[in-house]
Amino acid sequence: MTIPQQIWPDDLAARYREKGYWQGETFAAMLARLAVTFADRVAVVDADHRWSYAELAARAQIAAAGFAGLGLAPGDRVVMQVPNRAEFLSVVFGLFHAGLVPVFVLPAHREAELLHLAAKSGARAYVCADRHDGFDYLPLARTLQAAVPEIAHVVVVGAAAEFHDFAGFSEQATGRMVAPVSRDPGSVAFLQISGGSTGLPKLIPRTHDDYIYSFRASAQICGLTPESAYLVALPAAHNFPMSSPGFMGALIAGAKVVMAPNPAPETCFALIAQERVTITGLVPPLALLWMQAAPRTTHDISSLQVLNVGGAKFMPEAAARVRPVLGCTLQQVFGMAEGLVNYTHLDDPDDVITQTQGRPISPDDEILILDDAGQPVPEGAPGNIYVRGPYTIRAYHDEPGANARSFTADGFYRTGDVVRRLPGGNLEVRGRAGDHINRAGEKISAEEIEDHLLANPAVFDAAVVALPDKFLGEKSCAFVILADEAAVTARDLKAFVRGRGIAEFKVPDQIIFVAEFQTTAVGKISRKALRAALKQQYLAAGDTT
Ligand code: AMP
Ligand code: DBH
Repeated sequence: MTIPQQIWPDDLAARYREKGYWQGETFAAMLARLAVTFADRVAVVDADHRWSYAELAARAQIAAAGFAGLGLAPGDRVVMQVPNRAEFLSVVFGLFHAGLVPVFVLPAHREAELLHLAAKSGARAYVCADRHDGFDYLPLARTLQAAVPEIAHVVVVGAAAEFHDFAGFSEQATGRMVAPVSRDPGSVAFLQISGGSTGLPKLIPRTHDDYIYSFRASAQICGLTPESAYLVALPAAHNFPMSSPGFMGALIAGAKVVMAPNPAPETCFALIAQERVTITGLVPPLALLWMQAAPRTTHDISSLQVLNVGGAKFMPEAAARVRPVLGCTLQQVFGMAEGLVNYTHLDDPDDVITQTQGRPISPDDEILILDDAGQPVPEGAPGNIYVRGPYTIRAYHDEPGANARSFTADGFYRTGDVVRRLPGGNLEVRGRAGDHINRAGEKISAEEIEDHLLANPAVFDAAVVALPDKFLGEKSCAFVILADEAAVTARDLKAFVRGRGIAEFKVPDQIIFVAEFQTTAVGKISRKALRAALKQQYLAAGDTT
C-alpha cells in the first residue's frame, strides 16, 4: 500500500508555487542546506547532548543508513513514539534522509491508539524509547509486533537487547554515509495525528512543500533568528511544538532547539536560565502553572521574550497577566494539525494579543465563516470556520467517511470550530460544533470513550461530555446507565477504561451514574442531542461535585 498524494487542484498548486509558498525543497534537502549555512551553531540540546547543525545532519545520515540497513524502502511508514530528547531529531531526519515516512504517536499513547495507528498507516517499523515518564515501552513494542505483523522492525532509543538499538546504528553505519533519498517535495512527508472528534485518531498526511511553508512563515511571524532558542516543552510529536513555530521553525531559522523532558515550571525554568531560551509554546493550563510558579522561582527566566499559547482557548484575564508575571510577549496561536494556523503578531496592540486568537499565516488562507445552513454570517457574527489554503490538507489518510463529513466539495476543511472575525481581521474562538472534549489542549473524542465504556458488560449505555473546568478548560464527564443488577463504582469504571490501553488523559475525569437518558416522544434522540441535553441538565442543576 502506498499513501495517496495530497491533491490540490492544478490551478491552486500553481498559485502556491508561483507565490513562493511551496519552494520544492524536501526535509532532507532542508537539513542538508541548514548544515552548511549554520554548520557549527548549536541545533539541539538536551540533558545528554549538544549537537551542532553539522552534527545533527551527520547523525541523521547515520540513522538513515541504519534504517535502510533494516531493509526499509523509500515510502515505507515508520511509527515514531519518541519523547523530547535530541534523538527525536536524529530519528525524524534520519527517516527523511532515507525517504521514509514518519507516523507521529505521542508518548502518552498506549496500545489502543498505537495498534490502530500502526495498522492504519501500514507501517513497517516502530521506533520508541526504552522508558519515559515511568513507563516501559518494551512490553508495548512486543504487543504491537504480535498484533500487527507488518511491523517487521522495532528500533529502541535506549537499552533493549531484544530489539535494534538506535545508538548501535552509528557503529554499523560508520563510513557508509549516503546521499538523501530523493523524494517529490509534493509527496507526503509524514503522517501527523488528529485529536479528532469522532472515533479513533485519524492520520493527517502533510507534504514537504506545505509543511515547510507553514513553519518557515511561522518562524518569521514569531520573530525567530539564529540568536533565538526554542524550548520544546510540550511533546515534540504534537503539531504545535513541531511547527507553530516549534522546533522545525527554530531549525529553519538557524536557532537552537532545547528539549525539555517535561513541561513542569521548575524543569523548564532551569532550562530557560541555563540555555537562555527566548521562546516556547504552552497550552493554557501550563501557562497558568508557569504564572503561578514564576514569582517564587530562583531561576533567571528573563531571557524569555515570547510565549506562544494555544491548543485551547486562553482566557483574556489570564492572557493579560503574561507580560506582568513572566515578562515576555504573549503570542496566541489557534492552530490545527490539519493545517490552518493563526497568530497574534508580536507588535499587535494589547487588546488584540489578550482577546483574540490571531489571524491566518498566509494571504492565501481562504477562510469562510458560515452558519449552520452553510450561508455566510454577517461580518462579526459567530459562525463555523472552514478553510482552504497552501498548508491545509484536502483529505485524511484512508478515511472515506470522515473525508465526506470534514471536507466540502470544493476542498474546504470543516474545522468544527466556531469563531468570530473582528474588525482588523483577527479571529476570536467562541467554541466548537463537534463533540470532542478539549482537555488542556488534548482533544478527546466522546465517541471513542463511549465505546470503551460500552465494552464493559456492567454498562448499559454511556454518553461522554465536556464540562467546564477552571484549570483544564474542559474536563471529561461520562454519564453512565448501568446494566440491570450491575454493581460497579466510578473508580472501577475508570480502572476498566484505563485497562483498555488508552492514553491516561482520556480516562474520564468524572463518572455520573444516571437511571436513564432522556428520550423524545418519537423515541431515541441523536447522540449529539443527548450529550448536549445531559450537559445542560447537569450545569443547570449547579452540581459541582
Ligand atoms: P487538532 O485537530 O487535534 O490538531 O486540534 C486542533 C483544534 O484545537 C482546533 O480545531 C481547535 O478546536 C483547538 N484549538 C487550537 N488552538 C486553539 C486556541 N488558541 N483557542 C481555542 N481552540 C484552539
Ligand atoms: O491544538 C492544536 O492542534 C494546535 C494548537 C496550536 C496546533 O496544531 C498548532 C498550534 O499548530
